[in-house]
Amino acid sequence: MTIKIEHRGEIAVVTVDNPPVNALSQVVRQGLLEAAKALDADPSVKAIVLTCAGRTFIAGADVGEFGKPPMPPQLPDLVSRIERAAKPWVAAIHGSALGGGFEVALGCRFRVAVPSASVGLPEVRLGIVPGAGGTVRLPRLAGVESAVDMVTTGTPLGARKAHVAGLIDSLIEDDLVTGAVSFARSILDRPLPDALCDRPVAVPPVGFWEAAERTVSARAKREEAPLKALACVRRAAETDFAAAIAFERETFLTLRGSPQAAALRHVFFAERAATRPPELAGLTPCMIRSAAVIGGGTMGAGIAAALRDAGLPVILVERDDGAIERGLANVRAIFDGAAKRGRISADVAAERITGITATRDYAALADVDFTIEAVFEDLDVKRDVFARLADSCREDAILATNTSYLDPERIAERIRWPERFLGLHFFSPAHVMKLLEIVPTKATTPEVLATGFSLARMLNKIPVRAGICDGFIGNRILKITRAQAERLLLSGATPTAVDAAMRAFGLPMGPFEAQDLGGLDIAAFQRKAARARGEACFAPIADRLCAIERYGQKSGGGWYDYEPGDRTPRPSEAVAAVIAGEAKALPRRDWNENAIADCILWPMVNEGARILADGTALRPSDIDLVKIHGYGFPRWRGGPMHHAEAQGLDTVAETLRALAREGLAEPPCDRLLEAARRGGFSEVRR
Ligand code: 3H9
Repeated sequence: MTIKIEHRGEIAVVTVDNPPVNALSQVVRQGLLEAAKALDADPSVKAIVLTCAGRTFIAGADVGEFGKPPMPPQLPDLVSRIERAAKPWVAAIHGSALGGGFEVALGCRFRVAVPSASVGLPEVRLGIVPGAGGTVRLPRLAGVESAVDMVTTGTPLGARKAHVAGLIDSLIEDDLVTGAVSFARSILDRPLPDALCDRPVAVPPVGFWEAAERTVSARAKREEAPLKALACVRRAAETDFAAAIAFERETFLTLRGSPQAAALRHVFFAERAATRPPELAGLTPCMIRSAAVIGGGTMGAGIAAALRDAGLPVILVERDDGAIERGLANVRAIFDGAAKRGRISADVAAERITGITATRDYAALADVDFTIEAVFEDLDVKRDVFARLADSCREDAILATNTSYLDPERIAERIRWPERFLGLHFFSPAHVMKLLEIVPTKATTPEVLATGFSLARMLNKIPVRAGICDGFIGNRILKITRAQAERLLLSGATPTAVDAAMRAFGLPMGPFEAQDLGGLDIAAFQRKAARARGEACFAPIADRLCAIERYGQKSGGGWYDYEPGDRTPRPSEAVAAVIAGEAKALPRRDWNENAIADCILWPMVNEGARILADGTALRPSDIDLVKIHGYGFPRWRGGPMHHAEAQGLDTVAETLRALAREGLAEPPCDRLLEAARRGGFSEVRR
């Protein structure tokens, strides 16, 4: 039974039981509506407690229903029915009351919660606004400022803060339902507060809306929903309840069918699917109680910080006292920075640092569960580290390499128990970037792979399983992006025009600005190694720039010139001369923003299709997650594979053919053509 009613004296307890997260599917809406009617008609009932079974209160509307025609009863009608019920409803919240779930709670006359609960309206993260009165009732309860903050960012509020803000009437420390029933009894003799629909909205100070619009639009960049959510709260403050509800509903329905909402829904389901590769279903990961990081450079320090953030004690291994000092200083800088920005307190920062033991003695790793190597990207150096780890760690310890380009199979060659080894590719800064490419070798056991995914969850990362190839998923596509960017220069575009076009598309930075920031020398080093292996690398202009020591911002110039102490990229005559010197092979043409974006994006998708064909990625949506969480691809575009599908794979294939005729790209690969025929890459979308 999805909805259960139980009587505790004059209090009825209505329990929603719709695993996994009690989403408001049609059955739940119907069941709650019938319960509301039945309880109104039952003279023995004086108040109702609404609670949920399982791990959470109602986590929202059923997102899986959004692509389908709406089915009655509608959620706004259900919320109104509860709000207008003859007897008061008390929402008893544990876990998360989110979206439609919080809207149902706002329809209740009271809300009580356990301290670990959270409440929020995260709809903007799905490209929509609340559609069941959230933007209209919340300002009546919390004030306009808090409501704007919550609906435009989508950030949930912990129960303690929500209690202080007046969103929660009482915190229940012991058993929730018992406490909620006592609370419901305690209100029976008191006059009831007005339902939220009958309360006014306090007028905000002069200039509030203009300032809010500036803030929200700067933060949202090109996402539509946050500004629309702001408009809904403003309408709630400036008009009557019914008109504001109608405006919110219309906005919700329009956005629900928008390309941005479809893209964000795709990412929502993709993120959840990525955490569970089908072949790991039912496997129990190994326990991770402690971790070690080998190498305290930028990457190693970031990984150590991420492990500490997850509460694990960490041993940091470096080769000498000087390197130990530098490694600890790198980690300290991360936590001090977090404390300075107010993300953590100074006490927490100090506790995180003291949780790291630094040593150069591998014997200290004798009892560590999980070890991550993050030393210099050189096969011999890494192999040497693993030989020492194999001698020092327990035989059931897991050993991981954080390599970006080397072959994990070759790194593992000298390990005595290769089945406990895997690749974990973090992205810099490792304590911030959400992506973690998880790369099993042929020998890695399913249990060890499952533990890699479990570690990702502990670190709050998005894990994507990747097969072994040059650059795994992300850097393999990055190589194509960079080659395309150079082809554009060889055929008449400028670095400024290419970067501007990609920013206009929604990337935080264009490909040349990004290379100048990261440094051109790293990719040059990798090209050298690849060429030594006999691989071809197309980077004629970048090669020339490195030859004249233009490595990017760090050397005062790369693709652009920089004034000392100023990161503003300025077009460079020296670079223009290098481009002119190389630009013989390709015909020149005029490029506009859309054509530039196509020339970069569709070859990325073509490579994505090859990555699917050779099994380097399990799903197209995994490729989307890699580009979103590792490379700043705009989330609201859904990732390159989703974006290509949304634009039409026939059009993508046709553009690739046209570019190929001009020598500007590879023609569409078989997998892309097959997907175009079938109408899409196989998807996890519901
Ligand atoms: C909304 O409410 C609109 C209204 O304003 C208006 C309507 C008229 N629907 O995240 P997990 C599935 S918009 C369907 O791994 P956790 C999820 O796919 C909604 N399915 O668990 C996964 O399935 P599977 C506003 C959902 O414990 C499983 O549940 N609400 C929904 O780490 C477990 O999910 C939100 O945006 C859903 N709403 O985290 C809240 N939510 O096992 C979205 C989850 O098959 N949800 N699933 O892969 C969350 O933030 C997290 O799920 C939550 C639990 C924090 C609740």
